Amino acid sequence: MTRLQLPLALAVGSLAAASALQASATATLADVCTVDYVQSILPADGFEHNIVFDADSVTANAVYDYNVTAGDNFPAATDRNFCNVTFTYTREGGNATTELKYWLPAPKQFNNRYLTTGGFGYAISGDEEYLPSGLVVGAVSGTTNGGIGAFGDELTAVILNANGSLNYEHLYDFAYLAIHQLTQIGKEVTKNFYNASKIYSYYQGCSEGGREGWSQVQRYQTQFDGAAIGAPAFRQAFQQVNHIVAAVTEKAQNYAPPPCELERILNDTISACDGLDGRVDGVVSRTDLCYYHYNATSSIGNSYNCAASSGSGGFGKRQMAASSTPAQNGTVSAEAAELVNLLYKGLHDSQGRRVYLGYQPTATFTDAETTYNTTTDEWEVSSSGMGVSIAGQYLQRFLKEVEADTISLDGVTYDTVRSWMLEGLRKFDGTLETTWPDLTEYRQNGGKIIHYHGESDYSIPAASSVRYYEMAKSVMHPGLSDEEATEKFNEFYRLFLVPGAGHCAPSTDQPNGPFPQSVLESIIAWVEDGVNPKRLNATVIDGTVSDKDQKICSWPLRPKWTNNGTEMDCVKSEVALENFYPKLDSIPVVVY
Ligand SMILES: *[C@@H]1O[C@H](CO)[C@@H](O)[C@H](O)[C@H]1NC(C)=O
Ligand SMILES: *[C@@H]1O[C@H](CO)[C@@H](O)[C@H](O)[C@H]1NC(C)=O
Ligand SMILES: *[C@@H]1O[C@H](CO)[C@@H](O)[C@H](O)[C@H]1NC(C)=O
Ligand SMILES: *[C@@H]1O[C@H](CO)[C@@H](O)[C@H](O)[C@H]1NC(C)=O
Ligand SMILES: *[C@@H]1O[C@H](CO)[C@@H](O)[C@H](O)[C@H]1NC(C)=O
Ligand SMILES: *[C@@H]1O[C@H](CO)[C@@H](O)[C@H](O)[C@H]1NC(C)=O
Ligand SMILES: *[C@@H]1O[C@H](CO)[C@@H](O)[C@H](O)[C@H]1NC(C)=O
Ligand SMILES: *[C@@H]1O[C@H](CO)[C@@H](O)[C@H](O)[C@H]1NC(C)=O
Ligand SMILES: *[C@@H]1O[C@H](CO)[C@@H](O)[C@H](O)[C@H]1NC(C)=O
Ligand SMILES: *[C@@H]1O[C@H](CO)[C@@H](O)[C@H](O)[C@H]1NC(C)=O
Ligand SMILES: CC(=O)N[C@H]1CO[C@H](CO)[C@@H](O)[C@@H]1O
Ligand SMILES: [Ca+2]
Repeated sequence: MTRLQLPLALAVGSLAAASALQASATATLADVCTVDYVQSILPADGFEHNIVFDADSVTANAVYDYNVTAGDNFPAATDRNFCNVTFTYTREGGNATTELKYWLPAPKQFNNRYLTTGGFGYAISGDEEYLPSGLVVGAVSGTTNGGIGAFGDELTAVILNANGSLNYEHLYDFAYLAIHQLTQIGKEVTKNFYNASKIYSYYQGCSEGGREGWSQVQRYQTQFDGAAIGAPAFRQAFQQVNHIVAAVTEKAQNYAPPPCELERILNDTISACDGLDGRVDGVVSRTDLCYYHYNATSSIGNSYNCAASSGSGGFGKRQMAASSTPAQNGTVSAEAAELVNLLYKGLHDSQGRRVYLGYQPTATFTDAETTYNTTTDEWEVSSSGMGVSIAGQYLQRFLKEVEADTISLDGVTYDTVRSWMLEGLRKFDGTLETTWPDLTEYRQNGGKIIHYHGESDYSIPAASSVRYYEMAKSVMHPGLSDEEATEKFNEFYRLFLVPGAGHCAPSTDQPNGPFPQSVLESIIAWVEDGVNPKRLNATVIDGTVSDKDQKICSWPLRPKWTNNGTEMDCVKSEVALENFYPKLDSIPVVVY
């Protein structure tokens, strides 16, 4: 792949560009990484209508020989030099002070690219966690505090005013505005800093960061040339409330499983379904086939044993309340099997109609986690577990406008959960929902999208991404056969379900699964060199297989290994569509 180097890009420009070329050829990081220089290249006040920069807030420090440690979403790189810049802005008529942070590669390491990075949970920013991704590819990378506190602070703390009303400035900033302004300012700062006439602009983020990416692609369709979007937390009216479904189901079934019992069922699911994809490697690459193949009743009577733990558990990147658990020994009960079958089925209302999507089989039962009561020596449905907490924060603060994080499960039925989803849809359709399905302008502007989602995601159903892809496809290509529509759609937007992966990361349950660690390079190659990723490059980051470089099939094609698991085909599957894209017949409006 050829990369556009700065001098080359400018050489094709005008006389003005030629003189800029001279300046840039000689400018060193030390020359340009100063407060004075950064102040001189800030856009003028009134940028984006009402932005006012605080020049006095500018900080700039040069960082030399920085080695990027590989993350799940970017590979390692050595000896990066960059300028770490921060400054704040306010908006005329607004109340928030917003802080931005940009890492600007040394002129010699700059490849004419700008990258916006996103956040996680209710934090709009990952602060410096995701910025290194830009350094790897010679891009300026940026992040915003979204107008609240420090980078990485969560919206939940400020979404309600002191008198209990919703703070709409923070809501709109979080929903889309802050990331938009970060990007507009970042692109301008990048051009000015390097005297660059043309730059490529990118987005990369996962989870809430994925939702942030869609908030931009959908609303500002000419803003990015490419977006690498993972497991987006969009369709938030459904997504956030969906976290409470496991606990509500446990209540309805009057059964609180010991976590070890569910772990045994998970293990059984993986063993039962591993080979369905044609390769026995501990990775279930066809959870759709698994859904129809494995019935948890087949685990009844299987024994489980887990040693006592002293707590400080943690799932993925989310924090979990430390709790100690006793040793758990027993055999899988009929109650547990029935519960798991219901969870795999997803939320249905009291009339048996489908309300929303469930996680795929092989996803860890994070939302279903129960707590141990040392007084009664019993496991209890948890009103403070992670699933209920995530749902509770949203339901209390955003929906009910109450300063609280936990919500009581008493009297909550499947129909209550449904009504909360509809209430949120009415309230946040224009802000947090983030499912506008028409991407025509983005496409016309030449924009490309790589959307990926861990198939075993335990926090955002993989089917949630499939649903958006299929809905947008049908909106943009009515009247075409599915095959024709897919072919057209895949000219600019591809979805990849990542075998074995959990939420925005590989899963420790299926360590041999690949992960698209270099997804930013893939979107860059598509945008700049026209390399349409028919199969997405991925790497087995922690597993033990010998073929660490693997490929991921582009939805709706599904993986099928042949030759005893040495070769992978990507094949059509009606079963997959049925499993991942069910009708939500309980919902009276179209759910994109
Ligand atoms: C951009 O141009 C200005 C003015 O000519 C110069 O001072 C500055 O060093 C240039 N920046 C870079 C990165 O070359
Ligand atoms: C960064 O990596 C280079 C090359 O591997 C090595 O020489 C250097 O010591 C590393 N720098 C730091 C700060 O670890
Ligand atoms: C970047 O600048 C901010 C503000 O001065 C500082 O807090 C942060 O530690 C700096 N990061 C690096 C890598 O220098
Ligand atoms: C404006 O900001 C100040 C200081 O952060 C805060 O006390 C006040 O409540 C805010 N007002 C509104 C309307 O958000
Ligand atoms: C509630 O607080 C907000 C922000 O401080 C303010 O704008 C609004 O007027 C207040 N509402 C009432 C009824 O006091
Ligand atoms: C599940 O499988 C893992 C990995 O093989 C193992 O460490 C764990 O003990 C198993 N748990 C149960 C409850 O069977
Ligand atoms: C699982 O098997 C049981 C009987 O063993 C059956 O009643 C039930 O319908 C099956 N569930 C699914 C989801 O196939
Ligand atoms: C444990 O159970 C007892 C008896 O039912 C109850 O009073 C207590 O609230 C429970 N503790 C917790 C932490 O739920
Ligand atoms: C994908 O991987 C292949 C090797 O399997 C490599 O040649 C190619 O450059 C990679 N593409 C991108 C965009 O990284
Ligand atoms: C098929 O692959 C498995 C796992 O890699 C290996 O153990 C087995 O020997 C292979 N069988 C044949 C017939 O090659
Ligand atoms: C009573 C009992 O069987 N306890 C066992 C439970 O499982 C742990 C972990 O395997 C054993 O150490 C206990 O002896
Ligand atoms: Ca497998």
